[in-house]
Amino acid sequence: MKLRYSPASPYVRKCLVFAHETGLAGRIETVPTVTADPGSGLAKDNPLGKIPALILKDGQVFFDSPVICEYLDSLHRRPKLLPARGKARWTALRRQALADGLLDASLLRRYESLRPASERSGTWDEKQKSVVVRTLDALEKEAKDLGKPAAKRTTLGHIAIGCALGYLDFRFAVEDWRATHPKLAAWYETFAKRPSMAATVPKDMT
Ligand SMILES: N[C@@H](CCC(=O)N[C@@H](CS)C(=O)NCC(=O)O)C(=O)O
Repeated sequence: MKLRYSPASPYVRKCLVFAHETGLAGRIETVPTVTADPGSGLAKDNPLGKIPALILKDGQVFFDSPVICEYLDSLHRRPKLLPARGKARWTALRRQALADGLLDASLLRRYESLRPASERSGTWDEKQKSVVVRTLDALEKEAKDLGKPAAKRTTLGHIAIGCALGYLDFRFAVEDWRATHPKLAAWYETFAKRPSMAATVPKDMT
């Protein structure tokens, strides 16, 4: 399998952490891809022009990190990271949605910051920032449950949250989310030490 990839992308990281946690990392060849480069061929693989995109041997392409992660989960025999049914499944999916939403808002802020100063909108940035803060507040409320014995087993939800918080540290380090979200910070401190997280620390593509 080939994965359209950038070491800076938090959604790519989510898929790679998932692959490490399920023992599949060795089966994935990463293809460095600059999304803004029309010569990258990305649009042929993913009409949405986004990474991650997972290209299978038979030519099928999966995109959107939730779809890629669910596909990867079908390939291994370890305990599933997306539980098959019941409360555990809906909790994992809900947490993924929260974390991905936090990322969507953060990416919009990031892209806005890269536009020429005269084209930037402070109002737009404030709106997206308020989404981030509200989502962090929601995650803070369930931080105590993230590490509870029943929930101790890592799920797709934990991975999505870990990668979202890692992205805040990577791109918005000056906005100290830990100061106002201490329980979430305590959970993340442990989670970030997992080998899957350590192996995928974000960096800019060189
Ligand atoms: N919902 C998608 C989001 C993917 C996404 O936004 N990826 C970013 C990189 S982190 C991207 O490709 N941006 C390029 C663009 O939007 O043109 C997922 O979960 O995979």
